[in-house]
Amino acid sequence: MFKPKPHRALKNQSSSTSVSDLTPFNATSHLFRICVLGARSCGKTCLIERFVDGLYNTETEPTIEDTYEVITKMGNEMVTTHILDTAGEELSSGMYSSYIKKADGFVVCYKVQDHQSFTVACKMMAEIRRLRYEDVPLILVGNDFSGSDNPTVVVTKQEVNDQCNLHQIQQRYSISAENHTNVSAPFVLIAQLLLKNPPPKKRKDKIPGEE
Ligand SMILES: Nc1nc2c(ncn2[C@@H]2O[C@H](COP(=O)(O)OP(=O)(O)O)[C@@H](O)[C@H]2O)c(=O)[nH]1
Ligand SMILES: [Mg+2]
Repeated sequence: MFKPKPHRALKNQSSSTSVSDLTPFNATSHLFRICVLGARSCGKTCLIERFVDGLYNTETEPTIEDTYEVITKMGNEMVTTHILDTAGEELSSGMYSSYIKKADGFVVCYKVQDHQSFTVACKMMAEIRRLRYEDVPLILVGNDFSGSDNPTVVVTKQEVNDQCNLHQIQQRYSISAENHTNVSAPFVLIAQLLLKNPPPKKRKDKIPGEE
């Protein structure tokens, strides 16, 4: 079971248990950076917070940029994951190519009741495949807001299949931040894929917010 513990947002908090406090003598440690992309208000922050601390917060402020840290033991491996939460602005903002170039894996999110958010997700997936090597982990998640006022699903399975094939998505998940459905799965899978096929060791840049 992949249980994220302990955690902290890297910003605005000064202390956490360090990896070395937790790492068994013979364990290998890894640092993976996962970027969460998608249109504004499709539930990116709710998904991340559900995963990181188990809470569902409907009072989220619009995100500018936040980084969360999760330390996990997977088998004999100690995995530190930095999850970058993004705003959901237009791809043309220029920040996105920087995010895309620096991350080791991607979760692209859309809201299944909002077709425009799916269109944005498709553009983001295309941009990831344009800028990055072909097998960088890329997971598509459809967040189901069916508990809210607008329950009609407007994104069809066929178009999801077509886009997943087009952009060589490793996996897709139906999720619900509200109902706590599949919130760990995308992050766990990316960590597993990166353990099997680690990212290059030397990175020139840091994600904004990292120390
Ligand atoms: N019904 C429902 N509403 C959600 C869910 N996830 C997010 N929301 C709502 O959508 C709002 C925006 O979510 P947020 O995570 O801030 O979107 P972001 O801009 O993509 O980070 C939240 O305040 C919630 O009210 C969900 O799984 N179900
Ligand atoms: Mg947000």
